[in-house]
Amino acid sequence: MRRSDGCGGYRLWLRYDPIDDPATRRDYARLTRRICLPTGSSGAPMAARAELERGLEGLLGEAPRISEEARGATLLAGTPDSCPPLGNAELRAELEALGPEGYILGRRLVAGRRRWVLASAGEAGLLYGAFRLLRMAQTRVPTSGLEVRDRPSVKLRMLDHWDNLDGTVERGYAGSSIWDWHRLPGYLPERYRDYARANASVGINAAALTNVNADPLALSTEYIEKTAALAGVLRPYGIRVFLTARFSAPLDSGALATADPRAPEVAAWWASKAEEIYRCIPDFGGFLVKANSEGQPGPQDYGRSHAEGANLLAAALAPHGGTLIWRAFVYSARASEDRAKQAYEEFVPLDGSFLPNVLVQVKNGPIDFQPREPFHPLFSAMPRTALALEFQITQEYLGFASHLAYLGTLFEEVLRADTFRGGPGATVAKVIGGSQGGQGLSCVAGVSNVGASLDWCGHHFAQANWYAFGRLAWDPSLAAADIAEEWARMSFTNDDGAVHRIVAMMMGSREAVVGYMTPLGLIHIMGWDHHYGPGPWISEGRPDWTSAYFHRAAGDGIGFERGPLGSAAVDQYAPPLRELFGSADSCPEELLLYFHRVPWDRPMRSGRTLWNELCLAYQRGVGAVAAMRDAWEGLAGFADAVRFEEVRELLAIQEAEALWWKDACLSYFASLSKRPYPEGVRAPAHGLEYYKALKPQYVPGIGRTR
Ligand code: BDP
Repeated sequence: MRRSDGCGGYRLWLRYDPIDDPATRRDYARLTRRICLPTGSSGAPMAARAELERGLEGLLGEAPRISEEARGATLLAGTPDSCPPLGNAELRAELEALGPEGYILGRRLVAGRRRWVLASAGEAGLLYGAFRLLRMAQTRVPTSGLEVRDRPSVKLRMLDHWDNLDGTVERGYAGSSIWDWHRLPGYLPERYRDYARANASVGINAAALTNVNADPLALSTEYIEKTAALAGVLRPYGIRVFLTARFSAPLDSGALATADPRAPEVAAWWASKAEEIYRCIPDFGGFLVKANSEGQPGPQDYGRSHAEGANLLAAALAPHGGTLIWRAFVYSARASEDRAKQAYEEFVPLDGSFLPNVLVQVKNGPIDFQPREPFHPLFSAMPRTALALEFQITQEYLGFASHLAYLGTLFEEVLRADTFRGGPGATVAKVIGGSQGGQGLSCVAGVSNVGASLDWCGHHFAQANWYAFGRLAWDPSLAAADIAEEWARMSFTNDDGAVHRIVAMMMGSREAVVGYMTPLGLIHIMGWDHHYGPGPWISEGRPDWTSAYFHRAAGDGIGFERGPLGSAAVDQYAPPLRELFGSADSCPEELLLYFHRVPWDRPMRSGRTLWNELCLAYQRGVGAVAAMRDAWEGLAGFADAVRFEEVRELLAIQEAEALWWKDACLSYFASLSKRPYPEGVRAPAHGLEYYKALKPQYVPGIGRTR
């Protein structure tokens, strides 16, 4: 029988298990013995109080005394308005400079005495500060010399749920949707609040509740009421809700005969829809729209541009302070010469023509959330438009919830990429942070990996991706390794040696996936439609949905030529990147086959041929998973038995699937390259036909949309 910790991972990183080290426990007990925290009746301070009570009771074994009394308090928590001692001019100015979500945790001169304060100009900041204090205790940060001043660099830090109203989740691998639409608005399970707590603990302040392949029903009066109920639960945690809007909703709802942005009745319909929503949800965030992409309706159906479409909805939201997020993930119904170029071609001419409350949301790479892609060239090309960055936290292309793939490293790679917009140093993080133009809006969005499964994300380590997303959205300059360490300490153990080994597993895991799935710049060679498992042989159907379109492998070589002699997609990057990527000699090898088609015998930097290097990369990927399994075996005792065993079983699946990927891909590529496997690479266990014949059924994540 497995010993359970009673929650199977449900507590996420907010476990608040007792601090075992007496010195740290004493320090935090001293600091939090008597907390002054005026809560009034509004949400965030109450939430902060509840969290401090819960957390400190767990960590210290005793509930703290929290009251409105400042005298004798060991910690003064509040805003200058709610807690008068914090209202002195100096502190007030310091807090205002940090904004309503920023906070200070440290010692300040208050009424002539140096005292511990947890203070913010706004109530949300107070909540974030409370979570920070708890995180520090959870990760055993000493309180001596403690001085934290923090504020988010990005305004909207948002989870995008691809959840359908029928409870299925598009590309969801953690069970059904957490939103129980059927029983809303009446039934509000505790899980909603725990979801909000988890988000607030990492600074996520917005959630789009519904799938981008949107159901117009979400905008009906009945569903607005349901959304309002959810908004009520999330509000105290600083989270604003968004809905996805189907562009043809005026038509689909039966109200109008058109959804043409130029028809006055269409503008009136959206305006009155927005009014209706804001009557129920005064702090409604706005709409997220996928239009004219993968068959979704959009303004181009009426010969209008994306800007006209976006501005139509933005104008309806503007009087209420709402934001319109318009996705740049577009490609036309007919395959083009190079799908990588399409978003740029459609959107760059529109730069500067979006209303001020529009964010154009760009996926991290030009294709589609692959294990590795270059950053999206739009980030260097729309200086007069506020751009949002979209990541995929759910592992559609990185092994679903069966594979351990820590995405902190992927997020970090993208955020730190230098776009060279207007010169060096213009990283993606800076571009989206709005420090380089834009309209004062900024947003990082992540496609959620949250579902109704007991452990929320389907894999205990997938929780780290939710966590890392939030932390990096708050502060894109954080290091993935530091985030992994925080998470490991909160989720598993504070044993330094064990933490070190867990972090090492996490840090190498995404590269392992790249290795056994798509090394050296390969992309999009997964199974058809469900995207599970390898499918490099797929060549039938819409060309830019096939693997053959992307890898272009044949007897003479492999790769997609995007240099000057190919599709010239490299020209969409600013110099010097266009030169760097434009030549196979200077292109980073990890992106080589993305940008270039090269012969199998091309010499690589290692001195090996491309073919040999490719084979070894697949083999190394499999080897890395075997090493993760070994490392995990050595960690028994640092996780409760249930989580330990579950991770162990999943790592075994991952190794088997890594081998499947390697063997299937190498059999296929070998059938074209006609070259032998180099030393150190184990030949596939079966012939190519065997792998082609594998047809997995009932693969999760397809979802049902109208
Ligand atoms: C693709 C997914 C598809 C999504 C689409 C999108 O396979 O299910 O609808 O992205 O982002 O990667 O709209």
